[in-house]
Amino acid sequence: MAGQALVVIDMQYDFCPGGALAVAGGDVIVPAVNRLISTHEHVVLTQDWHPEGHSSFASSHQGKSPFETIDMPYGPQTLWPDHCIQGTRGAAFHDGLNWTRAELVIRKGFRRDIDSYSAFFENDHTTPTGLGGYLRERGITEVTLCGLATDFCVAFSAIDAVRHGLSTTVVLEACRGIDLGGSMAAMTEKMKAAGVTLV
Ligand code: VGL
Ligand code: ZN
Repeated sequence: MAGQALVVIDMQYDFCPGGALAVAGGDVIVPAVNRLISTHEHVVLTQDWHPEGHSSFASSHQGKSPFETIDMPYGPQTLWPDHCIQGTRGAAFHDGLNWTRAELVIRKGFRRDIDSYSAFFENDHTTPTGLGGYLRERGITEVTLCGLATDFCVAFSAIDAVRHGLSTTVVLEACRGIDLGGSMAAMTEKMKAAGVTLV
């Protein structure tokens, strides 16, 4: 199917049970994600990819604990346990993921002073990752998203995909969320309001 791409978000060990920022059932969706991979001609993966001491880590801020929020120059930022550190096992893709057909891996969150939930823009909502231009040059106008976590990286990516004028679908059975302070319900509503199709 020319003009369509699957974007698989952050299917990495640190977001699976036993990982540093484990999402409940994060590994359970691997077969569903693989089914989507097998039915899409174009597949793109994202990989959360932080340097040690990244500013989104609670451990980088004296007296702060994971899941607290701080104000960064670009707005509020949730603090996380250290996760997806470049080159570590936790940053690797789940071994069960059929990633070989992926045409592109977008790494994000590699700048120490800014986090990046979205596959398209960093958390200042202006610094691009390059994915928007890549898809445009490839003539892709429709994207389907799946992966981890529904209420953070998947939702931010889906909303930014709409911003790029892409027809955007999220396959919820192939996603799992963190649900921090009602974020699942809030981000589900935000995706709907933005014009994301949820199936
Ligand atoms: C994510 C929190 C921090 C995600 C990444 O993939 O949803 N969440 N880094
Ligand atoms: Zn991260």
